[in-house]
Amino acid sequence: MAVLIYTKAHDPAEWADEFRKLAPDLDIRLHPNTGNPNEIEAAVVAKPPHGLLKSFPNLKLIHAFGAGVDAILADPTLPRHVPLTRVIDDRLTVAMTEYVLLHVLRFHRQVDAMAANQRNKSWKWLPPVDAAERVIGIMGMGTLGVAAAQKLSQFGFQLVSWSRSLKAVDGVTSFHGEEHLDSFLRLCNVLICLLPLTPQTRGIISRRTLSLLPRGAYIINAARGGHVVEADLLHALDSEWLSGATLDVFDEEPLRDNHPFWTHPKVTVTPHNAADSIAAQVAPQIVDNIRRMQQGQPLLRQVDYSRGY
Ligand code: NDP
Ligand code: OXD
Repeated sequence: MAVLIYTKAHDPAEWADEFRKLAPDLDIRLHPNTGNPNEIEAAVVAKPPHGLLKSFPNLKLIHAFGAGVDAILADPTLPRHVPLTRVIDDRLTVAMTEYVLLHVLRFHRQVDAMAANQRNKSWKWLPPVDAAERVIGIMGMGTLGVAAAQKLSQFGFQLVSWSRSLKAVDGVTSFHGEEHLDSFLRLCNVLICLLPLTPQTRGIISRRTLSLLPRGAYIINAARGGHVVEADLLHALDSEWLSGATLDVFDEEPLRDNHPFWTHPKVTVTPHNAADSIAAQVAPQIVDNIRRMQQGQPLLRQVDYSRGY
C-alpha cells in the first residue's frame, strides 16, 4: 500500500525512515515523488497545499503530523469523506506543559522586570505575590489544557478553564460555552490559549475579550496565531492594559522580519516549538492507524469534521 508524506515543517526523510523501520511493507512516497496517484491510500501531512489530497482518488486515511488540524481543514477541496486523524502524544503533552509552566512562572516571579533591573545594575526588591493570589485561565481543556492545568494547580495557583463542554478537573473551576466566556475572562491574571483554531475560535483574543481581563494580565498563546487579533493585542500591550505576552504561534510563520512582535519590550516570541512531534516518538501511532485502516478496525484520535477538531 502506498503512503504519501507531505511536510515542510519536519524532515520528511527522517519520518520516511521511521515508517519503513516500523512497516517495511508500506510503500512510502515523499511528495512530490508521488508516482501513480491512484495508488496512494494514506497521506501523512502538515499544511498540505490546497488540492493535493483531492488528487488521490483512492485515499482512505489522512493523518496529521501534529495535534492541530486547522491547516488541513482549511483546504476547500479536502475530501471530507476520508477520515482524518491527529497526534496525541505523551511527550508532546509534557513539552507543552513545560512551555506553559515556564512562562506562567516567568510572569509570576517577575523575571522580565528583574532582568531589566539587572541590565541597569539596579538591586531592587520586588514584592512577592503568593501563587494563591493569581488566577490562571486556560482556554481549551483538551489533551494539552488538562495536562497544563493539573501541573499548574500543584503550584497553588487558582485555576479556571473554558471549553465547549463542562469539565470536572480537580482544582479547576470550569466555564463552558460562549455564554460563560466573559465571566471566565474577568478572572484571569494569566490567559493561556490552547484551543484548536476553528471558525468559532478564530480571533477570540480580540480588543473585546482583552478588555475583560483584569488590568495587568498576561497572555500565553501556544495554540495558533489565528486566535489573536494582532493589532488588538499590540494596542492592549501599548496602552498598559496587559503586562506582557508570550507567543509561540503567529498568523504568518515564520514571523516576518519587520513584525513589531520581534522587538516589542513586552512580547516574548518563540518559533512555534512549544511542543513538537518527534518522528521516533510519533511514527508508531501513525503506523498503527494505517494498520487499523487496512484491517477495517476503528481509527484512533479521529477528528470530528463537524466540530473542526
Ligand atoms: P483537543 O482537541 O484535545 O482540545 C481542544 C479543547 O478546546 C477542548 O477542550 C474543546 O472543548 C475546546 N474547544 C474547542 N472549540 C471550542 C469552542 N468553540 N469554545 C470553547 N472551547 C472549545 O486539542 P489539544 O489539546 O490536543 O490541542 C489544542 C491545540 O494546540 C491544537 O489544536 C493546536 O492548534 C495547538 N498545538 C500547538 C502546538 C505548538 O507547538 N504550539 C503543539 C500542539 C498543539 P471540549 O472539550 O468541550 O470539546
Ligand atoms: C501541532 C503543532 O499542532 O506542532 O502539533 O502545532
